[in-house]
Amino acid sequence: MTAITEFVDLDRRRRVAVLTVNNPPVNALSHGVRLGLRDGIRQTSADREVDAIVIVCAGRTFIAGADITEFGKPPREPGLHEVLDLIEGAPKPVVAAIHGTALGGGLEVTLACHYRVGVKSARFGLPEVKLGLLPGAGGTQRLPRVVGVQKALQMIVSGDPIGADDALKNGLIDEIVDGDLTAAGVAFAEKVVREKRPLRKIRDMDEKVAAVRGKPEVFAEFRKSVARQVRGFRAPENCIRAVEAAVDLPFARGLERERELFLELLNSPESKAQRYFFFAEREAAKIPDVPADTPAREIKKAAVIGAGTMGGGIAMNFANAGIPVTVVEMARDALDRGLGVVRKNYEATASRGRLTKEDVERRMGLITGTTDFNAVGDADIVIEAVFEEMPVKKEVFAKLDGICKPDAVLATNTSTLDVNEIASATRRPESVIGTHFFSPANVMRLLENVRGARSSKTTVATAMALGRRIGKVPVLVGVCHGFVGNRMLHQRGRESEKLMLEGAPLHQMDKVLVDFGFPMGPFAMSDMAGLDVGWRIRKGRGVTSPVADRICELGRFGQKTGAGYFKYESGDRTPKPDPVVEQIIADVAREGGIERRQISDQEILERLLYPMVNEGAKILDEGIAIRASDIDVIWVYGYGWPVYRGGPMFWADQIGLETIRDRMLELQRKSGDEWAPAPLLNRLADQGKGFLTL
Ligand code: 3H9
Repeated sequence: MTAITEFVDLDRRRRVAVLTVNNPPVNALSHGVRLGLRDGIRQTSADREVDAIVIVCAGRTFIAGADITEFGKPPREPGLHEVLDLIEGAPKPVVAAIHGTALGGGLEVTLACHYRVGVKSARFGLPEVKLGLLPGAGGTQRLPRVVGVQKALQMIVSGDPIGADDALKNGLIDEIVDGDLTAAGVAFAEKVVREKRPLRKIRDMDEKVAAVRGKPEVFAEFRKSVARQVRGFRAPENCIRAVEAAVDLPFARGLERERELFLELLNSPESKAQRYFFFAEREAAKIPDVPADTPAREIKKAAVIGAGTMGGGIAMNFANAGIPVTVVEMARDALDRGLGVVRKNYEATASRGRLTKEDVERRMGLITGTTDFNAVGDADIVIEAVFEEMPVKKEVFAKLDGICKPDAVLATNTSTLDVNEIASATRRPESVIGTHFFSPANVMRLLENVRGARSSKTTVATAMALGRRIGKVPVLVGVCHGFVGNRMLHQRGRESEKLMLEGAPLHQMDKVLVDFGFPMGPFAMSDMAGLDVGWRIRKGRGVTSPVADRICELGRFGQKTGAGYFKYESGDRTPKPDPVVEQIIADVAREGGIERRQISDQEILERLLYPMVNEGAKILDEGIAIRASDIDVIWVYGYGWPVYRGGPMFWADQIGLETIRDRMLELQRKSGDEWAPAPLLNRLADQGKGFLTL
């Protein structure tokens, strides 16, 4: 084996040259890899002792794409296009032998090869759209020529990878191989040579794109079918246009068009935000004082206390991940009701074809309901999801302390209460942590893990690892009222109430946030979630919310009663403004002596979002969040903040903290100290810095 560069080795198996890319962890196409591939192809192309070339990767995966950290930096030669031209133009067969994930630029490398083989577990995709980009190294031109336009559109616009069977069926790979991959790749290359198969260049294939030429309706229909899920994103439309170019233009011109569309995206604020977010999400997994090798408890069995909506949803996460889970409820009928809802959820998924009947039964089989609290004794983790009242929670934890095995992790799903006080009900506060799931708990990806003052590193490592295992994005936060997400949300809620009294119609506020990119406005969202829960909690705590309380007093609890902040026609979830509510708001405003006026969309946006940013600054200063980007991850995964705007802290940096601070000072002069800028916001604004420079 000889090294071509630090990242690419050359080996010879009989008359086949093997180029092995070795750039851990994911073999990204960094400069050294491109250089190694270029020189390796040149050298082996010229070598008369070599009949064919195999490209394979060391480590856990085939090339997972361009090196995203290089985007935005000055380009370094050779570019990927040059390498791909060399591969495709090689005078002897080049075969890609694929394992792990061939993604983005990685898949594009394979598409420049004359043949592709992969192991059964390999996955193939062009996920650039998730970074706000499009496949910029010929992917939009070559993929449709291989798999057809519809399949290519689906793959490129969703960004989701396909498996080996699907890839084989669609002609993306030539064979599924097993055993040693390099040996299989070499054997395949020898077969190509022996059978004198042609140097198949995808660029020359026309049949599958020709089939759609002159049929613009194919694209129109596709655009319609994805309109809802791509709303607000810039990249999907450019992806579609690039595939249109593959159909309408000769290959070389199609590549030029792809380049134009790619550069447009590369420089867009949306892609900048999405690329930032890719790393933000991965950064959130890193806890400075809990290194990755901190031992975590192995979770073989779990338990959930409470079979309500949250408890049931949490139990589903365990069952989905194949972990047996015991669900404890006090009364048999409540337990049956809770497990009934779980079954209904699974059956609904099955009816949409996303689970088989056997899957439903297997998952239900992993969930054991009981009214016997002692049944949790052998669980490795217990998650409490009972009523949100401190005395109730403490009673549960004191009980758990007496029953659970010594090394069990005791977690609470509280969304507001003090985890330290809950932990104080046990003699093992080091084993206690908050695991704050978001509703619906089986769907929402965010998991706020709340570290108590005494939570041990093992407890923290266990909660983080568990989060990943059950498919969540865990973010570690500290103890305070509402933790990160709800604490910031509270600021938005407070201001939205003031805005409505000052004259901003509910549907205008909802529209402003939907136009910003949230999937729903806050009032439509409240109507969907139900207004009665908050009302009951307020009554329990002796607090009031004049408008919401009066709405509830009329028995209007949201969608489920056909009316809440808005009214709903039967069988229709579209929120319609309701004069009854408008009158309630006008009455409350009059009683409070509040003068009403027209309020602009811009003012609404600033007044709803700036207080959140300000609260985020306080959260950072207090060390409740480890880093600004963690707050962004929480808002994107927990509250539907549009990922193409990065998250509230990234967004604030783009606007400029000085601008935000100055606007807050203006509002402080008008409306009071609620608008006082947080010390950190002031400091950074003075220094001309952003949150992400911290
Ligand atoms: C592209 O290809 C454009 C082309 O069309 C060409 C245009 C000219 N670059 O996710 P993990 C890091 S765009 C740099 O935790 P997993 C990642 O930050 C690219 N770094 O592992 C992390 O670092 P750290 C299209 C990258 O096993 C570490 O690797 N491709 C890249 O859960 C491990 O990552 C994509 O969008 C990269 N491309 O998942 C694929 N990828 O340890 C993006 C990863 O310091 N990657 N890193 O935190 C992925 O989807 C996942 O990483 C993958 C592995 C599925 C591969």
